[in-house]
Amino acid sequence: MDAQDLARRALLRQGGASLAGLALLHSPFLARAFPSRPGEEVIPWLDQPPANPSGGVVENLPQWEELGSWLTPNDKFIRVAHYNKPAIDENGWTLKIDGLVKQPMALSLRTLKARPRKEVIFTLECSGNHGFPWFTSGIGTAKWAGTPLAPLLKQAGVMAKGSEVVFFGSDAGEEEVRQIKMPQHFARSMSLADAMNPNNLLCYEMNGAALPQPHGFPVRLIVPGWYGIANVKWLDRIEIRDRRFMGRFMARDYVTIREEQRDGETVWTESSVGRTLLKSVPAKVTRRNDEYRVVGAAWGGPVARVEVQVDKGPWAAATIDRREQAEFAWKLWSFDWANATPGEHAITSRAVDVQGNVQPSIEDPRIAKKRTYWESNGQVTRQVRLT
Ligand SMILES: Nc1nc2c(c(=O)[nH]1)N[C@H]1C(S)=C(S)[C@@H](COP(=O)(O)O)O[C@H]1N2
Ligand SMILES: [Mo]
Repeated sequence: MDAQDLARRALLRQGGASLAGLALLHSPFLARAFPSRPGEEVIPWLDQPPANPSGGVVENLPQWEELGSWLTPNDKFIRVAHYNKPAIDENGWTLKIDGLVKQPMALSLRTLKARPRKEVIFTLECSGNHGFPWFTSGIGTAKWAGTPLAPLLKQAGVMAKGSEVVFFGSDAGEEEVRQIKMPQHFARSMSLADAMNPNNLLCYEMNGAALPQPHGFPVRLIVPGWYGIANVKWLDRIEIRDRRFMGRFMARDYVTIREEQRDGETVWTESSVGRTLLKSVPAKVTRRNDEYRVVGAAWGGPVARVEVQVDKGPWAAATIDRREQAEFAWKLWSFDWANATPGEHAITSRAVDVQGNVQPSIEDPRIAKKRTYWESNGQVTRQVRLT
């Protein structure tokens, strides 16, 4: 029995998983041998990103050095919101399902909670992560709970010509196209086939607590395996349509622009941000006595292994923590850095998936010829100085 089991048992004795109890599970006092070791010291990166002020689109951005647990506590979870950040009263709230359905619906929170419950541990990464100098840690992992979306769409009876499912948040802003100004709700869409994936949840719980307001209270969409943008918060309407939805967050923003080589010709492509890509990062370097260790995370594919490179040396295998794993969650890994010498060093990691695909280097044309910062899964190099 380890520290976490002990904590769980203590919790049961206290009578349930209270919020305070959950906080206890993540307290440094009970931190597990990995990723934190007792008595260790974290050596801060030299290339520290500038601070991210609150009040903007991105708030509560963590620092990689703070990675201390497999699940990210709610109060440490990154928040991204493009419009206003509505505080919704659950009593007046309903989730509407309309458009090309035989049975339009308006569901209360109670009705949704009375339906079958499902949990998924999912690592949510903003697709803009690693796009700006300050934006390299836009990611977190939580246990999300809610009710599966697919049976509700079935119950609503999607008509034969329905092909696109649009998810609307209740947050809104003004958009302008060709000098036409229009109020718009935040919205993202998926094909009906993607929306019917049994993993998709109408989520009302995050790490055992009611979905917090900044993360979309009372209900958000959780789409395991997709970048953050697909996980619509403050969800209040789902509409089935018979044609592509071309709102800002599908067709104008969150569009990846690349140059691709085809038969010796350069072709420029534009595509909507989609599924998470294979990626890893070195999160922190720690020291205990004279032992140095690099700890990191890897996600976005079925990750088979992770390798670490110090300076221009050979790639060497990291050890993946196999104790806590889930299909859609990041894997934490560590690398014992033998014979570390004083001075400045560059640390790079790369993930390899079960098919043998390797996370691309930043010189790889898939990264170097990508002109927007979305979906940047290139290898990350961090700088550290040892004394
Ligand atoms: N309604 C709504 N949902 C949204 C957004 C938003 O601005 N409005 N931002 C998206 C983006 S870009 C990301 S990265 C994730 C972030 O989820 P989080 O704030 O819970 O971390 O929410 C997505 N869902
Ligand atoms: Mo995002």
